[in-house]
Amino acid sequence: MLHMPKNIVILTGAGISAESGLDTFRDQGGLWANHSVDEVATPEAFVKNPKKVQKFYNQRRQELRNVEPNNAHRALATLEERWDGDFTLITQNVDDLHERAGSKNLLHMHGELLKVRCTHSHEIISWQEDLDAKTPSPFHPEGILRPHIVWFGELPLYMDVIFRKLDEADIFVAIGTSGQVYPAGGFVQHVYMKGNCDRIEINLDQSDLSYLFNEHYTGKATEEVPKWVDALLQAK
Ligand code: BV8
Repeated sequence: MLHMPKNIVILTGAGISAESGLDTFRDQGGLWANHSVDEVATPEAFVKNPKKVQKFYNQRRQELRNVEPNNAHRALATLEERWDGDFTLITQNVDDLHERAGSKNLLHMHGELLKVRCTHSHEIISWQEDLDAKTPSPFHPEGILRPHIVWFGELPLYMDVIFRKLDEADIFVAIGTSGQVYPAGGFVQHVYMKGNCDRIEINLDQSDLSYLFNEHYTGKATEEVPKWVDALLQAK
């Protein structure tokens, strides 16, 4: 039987960056323990109190200067390099650790901390500095710059290509995500319903969606992800 390379789709969440020192959202002492989503992560919050919203993202953007990718990020970059089938990495994370570890085919469905967007023209540019409440946009006199982040109530990015990849997936892996945010939380259900897809969860604990996966690696991402990648490449 000819070796038919399998198509892999990987979804990562904040848990893959936890051991690099970036807070997750819903763990003890996580971002949502110290900030209210409604005050810093919705379009309404940005209209109501742009200074507070910009401060929340300025802090997280500056934090990226002090953290490095970890062995879980690096293992996924190795897998992408060596895999002979289709490989898609979807991340809910807005940090740049996957890129810095060498990942190439990467879809930031919730945006990126190191990019900003003109509120008028929607043009996107790379950006490392802080934003003020109303930093003027270079693209349009009436526009200001906002974080290129998908807030609650906004449509995530790349959804068409994501669902095309999910439809063709032979292996779906969710790493370090609580599965509490949609539509990302619905991806495992989608591949479960389509059938013919191995569903693997790599997480420190159980998640809301653990029952939908047929394989679990429970432990720290920096230990479990390299183990899983090695085993997969051996079996190839
Ligand atoms: C949408 C950017 C519709 C911000 C994020 C009212 C109106 C509209 C929509 C809704 C609504 N009410 C509810 C919804 C749906 C809403 C939603 O899902 N709400 C939830 C809370 C119920 N979704 C949306 O609003 C989405 N948009 O639905 O649009 C629409 C349709 C048509 C047209 C227009 C609009 C948009 C969702 C995106 C929101 N933005 N991020 C920012 O980053 O500041 S979401 C945010 O949550 C982050 O992106 C984060 O990545 C994501 C998911 O969290 P996780 O990554 O899973 O992190 P979490 O802390 O939860 O879990 C960490 C996990 O890691 C745990 O399982 C833990 O065990 C594990 N872990 C920890 N350490 C380790 C580890 N694992 C391994 N090793 C370790 N060391």
